[in-house]
Amino acid sequence: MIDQTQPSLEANDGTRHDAERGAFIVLEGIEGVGKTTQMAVAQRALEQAGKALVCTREPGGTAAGEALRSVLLDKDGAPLSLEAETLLMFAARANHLHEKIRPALNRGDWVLCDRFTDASYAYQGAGRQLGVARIAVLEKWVQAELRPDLVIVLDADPELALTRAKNRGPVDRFEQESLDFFHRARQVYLDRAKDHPERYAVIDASMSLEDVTAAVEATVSGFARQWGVS
Ligand code: Z5A
Repeated sequence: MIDQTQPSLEANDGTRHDAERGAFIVLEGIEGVGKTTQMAVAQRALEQAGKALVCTREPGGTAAGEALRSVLLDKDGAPLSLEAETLLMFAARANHLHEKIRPALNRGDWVLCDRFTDASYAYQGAGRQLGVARIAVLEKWVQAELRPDLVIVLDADPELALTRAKNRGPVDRFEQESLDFFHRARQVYLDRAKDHPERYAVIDASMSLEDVTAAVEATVSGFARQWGVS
């Protein structure tokens, strides 16, 4: 019999929903906008806010997830159907949530993740044109009610972002896509941010490195203050 006198620590998504839960922060944006660079900036700002922090990425974040990442990003690997690619993204995510993200949030740690489900909306849903409705079905199944508390979208014109990415080094399977693909992906990030302004912050990633860094620091510190941390 359920003890009705005790407050429930878990909702049906397996994540506690009380004041002690950690915050879940995600960095997003199309290829080359500077997520990897700004992950380090956000990490530093959050550590200064004094919370235990788990930094992770998608696809990946667990042993199985990193193995799936190799399959998903290998430009010389076996071809994947769109459905298979999408399901593998969510398979990696399900494992990531189970092994790393939910346990961390339930301990009260904060989680900072380089990409999450917005990338599935942008890349598979819009870029590859699977449609956002099918991503929403998988999101509901794999995450139930869990959503990031803050999504920082680094936004830049695809021509600029892809030039930066190409100057940096060899391309992966996604980086071979057309400009139209990245325009569609960018638009979905912007649409989602517009639909949920309370959970999204859009930063102009075409600014200088110093200015983008300052904007990310201000966003993360402001969020930490709102969450009651510093
Ligand atoms: N993917 C998906 O399809 N579906 C999903 O559900 C998920 C992911 C979760 C992961 O690749 C791929 O998986 C991704 C989407 C797909 N593919 N794409 N495209 P990844 O993690 O390896 O790659 P990425 O996430 O796209 O990030 P990246 O290639 O590492 O780029 P970045 O992190 O955004 O940029 P960066 O490396 O920090 O910066 C790029 C260069 O620009 C570098 O030389 C910097 O020094 C420079 N830079 C950065 N900021 C500036 C500014 N402000 N000014 C000038 N230069 C700058």
